[in-house]
Amino acid sequence: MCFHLSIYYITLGYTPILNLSQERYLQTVSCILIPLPFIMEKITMNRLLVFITSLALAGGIIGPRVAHSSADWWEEPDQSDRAFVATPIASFHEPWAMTFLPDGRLLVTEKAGRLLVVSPDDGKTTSISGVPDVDYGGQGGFADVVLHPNYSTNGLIYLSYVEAGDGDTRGAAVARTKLTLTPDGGRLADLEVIWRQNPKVTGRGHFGHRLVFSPDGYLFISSGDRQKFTPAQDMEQNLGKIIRLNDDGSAPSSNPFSDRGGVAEQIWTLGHRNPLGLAFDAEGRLWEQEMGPRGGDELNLIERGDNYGYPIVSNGIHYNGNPIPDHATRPEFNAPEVTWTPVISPAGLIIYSGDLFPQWKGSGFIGGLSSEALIRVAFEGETAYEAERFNMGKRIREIEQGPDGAIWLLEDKAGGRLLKLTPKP
Ligand SMILES: [Ca+2]
Ligand SMILES: [Ca+2]
Repeated sequence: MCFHLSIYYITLGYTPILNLSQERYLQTVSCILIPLPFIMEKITMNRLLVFITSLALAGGIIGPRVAHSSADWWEEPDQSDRAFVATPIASFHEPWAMTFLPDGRLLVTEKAGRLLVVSPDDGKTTSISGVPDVDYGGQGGFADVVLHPNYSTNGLIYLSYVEAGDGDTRGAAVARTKLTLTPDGGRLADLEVIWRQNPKVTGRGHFGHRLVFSPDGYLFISSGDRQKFTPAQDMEQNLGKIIRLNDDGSAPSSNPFSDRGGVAEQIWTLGHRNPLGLAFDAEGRLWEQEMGPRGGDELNLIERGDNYGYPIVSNGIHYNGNPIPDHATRPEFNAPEVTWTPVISPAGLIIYSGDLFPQWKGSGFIGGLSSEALIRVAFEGETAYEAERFNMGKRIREIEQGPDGAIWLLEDKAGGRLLKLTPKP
């Protein structure tokens, strides 16, 4: 255990090799960790120390390695050539998601299990009690928060988070609960789990678990493949899928596979890897972004009943270097509208509809983790392309449009800031 922790702390202090995101880097590190029990039996403690030291030295050779959150050298990226100014409003410990309340305040989640109410003017933050226990670690923990379409009258919100299972397993869960706001924060009551990843599996990656309500009132959930590859094509598992549910968690009879029963009746689309962004555009079309493996990040137009191909096709390759056929080789799978190699590590998606940045109305905005960027995507009919990329100098985890049309970002990791983007005066 001590040895695991040593490696963990050594590796966490270093930025990813070859521009992989830290999540991807940790996947690579897990390849080193898996054979550890074997190594422990075979070599002496002295050799272990040599091994640890070599890893540390190897990290030193790889390049800049100071964690962003504690760096003194870090400077704000130059904003002089931009249409916006970014104003920091508050900071958090590993923020993951946010959504606006009708009163203009924000709900913000922190991955370790906190739900906060934040004033957009002064960043004043209060806490909400009653958050369910979350299985925190790796890519998992407390994740998304969205309001029921009739929140103003019913007070219902939806939360996604990682739930522990038997043994060493875990999976994403989605709960519906009633939020009561109070002068010193708020509380949750009548919490009911309405959906679960099935089956729960080992590991702490690719939960997905982004939430969005459609204009016609259905709850969509992005469910990642849990780094197990084949579940994305398995209709007896709801991993690697986009899920569509009624607001109470039941499966609508209008779903494409509703006649198959089991979890298949929840499935809207299949063949997804690690989907971390869902957003509807002004025409009611659903867009989704997902992390490809090594290369091949995707922005997809989600169409009822379609198969998006993973792991049979991808424009990236496997982490072990094994090739994966490109989408072009299998036209029966729905191919991405935009694909990125090198990767951007997309996490957070909006389709902008505000008036504050009129030149961007109808554009998509993606928060990039490994790319440390805000990426603007322009649409032309059903095709799309990257139109602009703004270096933010930090991993961008989440993005929202505020009531007045400002664009709000959450940085990732410890000290992640809430930024408000407004037009340059
Ligand atoms: Ca959000
Ligand atoms: Ca695909």
